[in-house]
Amino acid sequence: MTDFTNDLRRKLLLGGAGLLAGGGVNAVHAADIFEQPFANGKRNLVAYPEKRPLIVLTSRPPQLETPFDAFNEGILTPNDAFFVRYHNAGIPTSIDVDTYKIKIGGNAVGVPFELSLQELRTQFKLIEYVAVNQCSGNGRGLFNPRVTGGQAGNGMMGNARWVGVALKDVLARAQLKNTARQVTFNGLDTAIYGGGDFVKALDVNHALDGEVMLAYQMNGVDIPMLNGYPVKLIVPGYYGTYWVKHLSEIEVVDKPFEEFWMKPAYRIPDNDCTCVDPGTAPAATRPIGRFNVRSFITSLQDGARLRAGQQTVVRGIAFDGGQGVREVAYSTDGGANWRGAALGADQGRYSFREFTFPITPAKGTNDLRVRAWNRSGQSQPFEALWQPAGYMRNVVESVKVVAA
Ligand SMILES: Nc1nc2c(c(=O)[nH]1)N[C@H]1C(S)=C(S)[C@@H](COP(=O)(O)O)O[C@H]1N2
Ligand SMILES: [Mo]
Repeated sequence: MTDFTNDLRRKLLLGGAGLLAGGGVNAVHAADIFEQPFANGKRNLVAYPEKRPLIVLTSRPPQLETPFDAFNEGILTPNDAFFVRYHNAGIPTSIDVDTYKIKIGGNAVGVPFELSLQELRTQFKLIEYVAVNQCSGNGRGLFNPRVTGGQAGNGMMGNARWVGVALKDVLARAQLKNTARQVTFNGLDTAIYGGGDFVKALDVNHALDGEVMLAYQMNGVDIPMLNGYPVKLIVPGYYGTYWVKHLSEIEVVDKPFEEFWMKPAYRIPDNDCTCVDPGTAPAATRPIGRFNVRSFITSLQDGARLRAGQQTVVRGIAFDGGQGVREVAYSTDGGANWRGAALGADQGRYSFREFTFPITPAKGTNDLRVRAWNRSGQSQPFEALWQPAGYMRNVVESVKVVAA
């Protein structure tokens, strides 16, 4: 199977391979480098292969954050603006789609087998939905007290239309034994400097829910290399850590899988708020799971300048872990008074939901806030909750605009 797209992709990524292997910033044309103010410093914008200039948190492995203005281009996040996150430096820079295979095995399958890309695309029923991918550490750089790890702002998220096949249908062919407890997922990237191969696991019931997807399309085209070409696991409503990229191996196993990236990594405090007193460690932890409720103003950045007394429409996005957004309220006075925002079209319960509201800014600083509720009544805290890994930030954010 060689078509023009795949051919083009090889060329693109060969072109990009030097950049990816050589580690980012210095290999990039100077014109592609810009700066973005953040917290107490500035961050570079760099264009990687198939990507517009994105905010670089680390270059090897790449951790690239989406600048917030990209969220105004529509309810779907453009592929070239979609964030990128890897854990290990050995990332694939070219993949031969003719020999690429996903191996399905493990001690709890009756019939192990291999699946080519062609077989995946043609032998199963297609499924399709819009879903948000968000890194567990989205907003980590805003934690107070500060925590270690990628110092992300709030742009480690994106919304895309995914097309692929249900994991359930693929696993049916493997004839699971009744000892099956968990399903593990591995991709083509490797831990060339140690640190443990990136492997994740889901409970078998979750893996068989009919929604968890082996996706090969993102927003109508092949998935960009850095987002997991050619096949990526989609776990709607769940943090991005489970969305394994360049999927190459699926194993169904008879006991909980607890290698590094499931334990001790990606754990949250095992309590209702998934939080602890700042600076303390949780007594017990569990694997991170579904998104909590979040909402963001996207059309205005903190510090934006507006004309006093002139009405403008503010736009934003809200989402949650799969109930769907029921309501968004806004305040223009730092949270003293609230009114309902207008919701945009419903693109499904895993999608970003657009909202808008009018403001007529008063002279001086206007403190704008938004707060969402999902369909089971869960919402966002006014005070940021804290946990040592810097996951699951969902405080009501403040955007201060100045009108003159
Ligand atoms: N193979 C592989 N898949 C991976 C990772 C990784 O390091 N390797 N990181 C995960 C994490 S933590 C996140 S947040 C998402 C990011 O997806 P994206 O890079 O497509 O935005 O990929 C996930 N899938
Ligand atoms: Mo992540």
